[in-house]
Amino acid sequence: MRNKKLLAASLATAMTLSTMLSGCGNDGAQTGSNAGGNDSSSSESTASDSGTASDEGAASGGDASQESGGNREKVDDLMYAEGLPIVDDGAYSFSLFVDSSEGGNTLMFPVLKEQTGVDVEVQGFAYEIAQEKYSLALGSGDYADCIGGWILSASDVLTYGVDMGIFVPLEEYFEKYCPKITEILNLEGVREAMTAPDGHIYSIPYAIEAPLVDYNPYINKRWLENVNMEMPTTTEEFREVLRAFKEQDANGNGDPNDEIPLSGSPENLHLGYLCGYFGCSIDNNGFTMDGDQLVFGATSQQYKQGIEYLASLYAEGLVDPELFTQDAATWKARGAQDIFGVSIMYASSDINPYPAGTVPEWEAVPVLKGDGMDTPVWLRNTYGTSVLKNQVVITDNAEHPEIICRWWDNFFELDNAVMSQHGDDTIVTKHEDGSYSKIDIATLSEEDQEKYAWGNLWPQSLPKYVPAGFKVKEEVEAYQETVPRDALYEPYLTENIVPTGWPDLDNAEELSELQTAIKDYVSQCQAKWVSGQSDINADWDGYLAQLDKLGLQRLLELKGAVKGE
Ligand SMILES: [Ca+2]
Repeated sequence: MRNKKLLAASLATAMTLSTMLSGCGNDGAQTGSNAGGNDSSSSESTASDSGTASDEGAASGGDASQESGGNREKVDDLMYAEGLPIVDDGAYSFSLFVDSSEGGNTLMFPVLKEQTGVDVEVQGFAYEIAQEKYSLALGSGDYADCIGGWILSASDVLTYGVDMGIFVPLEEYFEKYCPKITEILNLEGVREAMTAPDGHIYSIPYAIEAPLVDYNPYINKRWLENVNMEMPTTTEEFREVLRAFKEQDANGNGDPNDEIPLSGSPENLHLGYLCGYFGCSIDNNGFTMDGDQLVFGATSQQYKQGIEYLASLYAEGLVDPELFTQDAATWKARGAQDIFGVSIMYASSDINPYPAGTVPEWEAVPVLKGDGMDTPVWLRNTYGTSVLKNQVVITDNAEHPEIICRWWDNFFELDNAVMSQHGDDTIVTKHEDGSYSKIDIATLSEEDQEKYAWGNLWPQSLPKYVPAGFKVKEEVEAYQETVPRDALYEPYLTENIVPTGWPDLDNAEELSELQTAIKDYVSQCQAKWVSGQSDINADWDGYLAQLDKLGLQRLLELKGAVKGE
């Protein structure tokens, strides 16, 4: 996905991004264990201004680099208090454990090594494996210096940070050495969200503009045209469309039997959202919002109706038989074969990347009206910005947390953020007026296109920082499919998001255990019912009783929630 033509004019006066990065040479040591690809573009570059702005006198610390201004005093005879590099080449290294398995997304690490002098040993694993290894490691004491990704939860921060001291408080390092992180913490609402109930900050902040909706069904419009039907607006019209997809040669390849009408991204199925067609749109934990009241919706009649509806689609053969069994890579590969008519996903580019200047074949399915429902609902994901407060922690195994903090602080510099998000200086150009533009990625080889695709230079699960409203100019604007989708969904969104605050310190562990047990049971039953292994009507009373047994009442009490009926 991405750009179009033209390289020209501006390039002559432009400074390529590489010159902004402090001497990003081509010998960037591959430290990542799963580092894919390594030519972090050679550069002939010279003077860098990527040091921090402060200037308490001239360089004085021993062999301080001449590239950077600012205070070049060394702390502990090791770390420069300001500017780059952070340490003399290779004088410090740390391990970074992260759930990340996408190829090529460690391309930023050699660049950061060049800038900072710090070696990072990346330990990247697919989410499920990472989760298992992470728990084992914390139990055994043999954990990395820095841990990041979706595997971390707020209650982990309370347990391993506040209670056990394995995750270390970082706010003093931020205050002393990290101007960029301080800038992020000073954005509205960020510091409050990041601060644990004991008053410390245990993680690297991650604040980012985020869409109002995260996962929803997208429909292939070419298929819709091929079967000569309109965009559905009700659940029964939707069923008719899925039937047409199944019965006809909707993808037009001559084979009327290779169509799978409805599929979904396995790690993010979010079937509970779709129950909003009948009035109750729930998250993966079973919760939803009614005004500002948190409601456990997985016990409600509307939820039950939604699952019955999905089960009826499944029973007609309209749903992917691998819905609950395939992994993400399989789903992606199958999606690329043009066999899905509708899929629940973050964006259609997840399975069908589209070039800049083109509009994807996919469009968001509207929030459908279930039987007798005039006002279906959809659970709101954000108010526009997300603050992720448990994305990266530093452990007590780290000898110098302050260096790791500075390493993150440097990563949040705009040049790095741009590069991590839009590709390296092969395709991004920084101009003298401080603006950035992007050249045509379509002119690159297919391999390079894949390599420089959006977000591919940095693990998706790790924080980055792009100031609000910042834009990289593109010669041909890439179509943003989430924008019309958000507009389409907005009238139906719950007023509020499910609260993301810290759990109560005294009950964090109990809460986490209850939540996990109940979440697992709800999703297990959901899969069983939708796939027809078991009948929801026959099971329903037993299901409610089992939820009570698992401690639902206590969970509601701890969360200040009420039960949906
Ligand atoms: Ca076909």
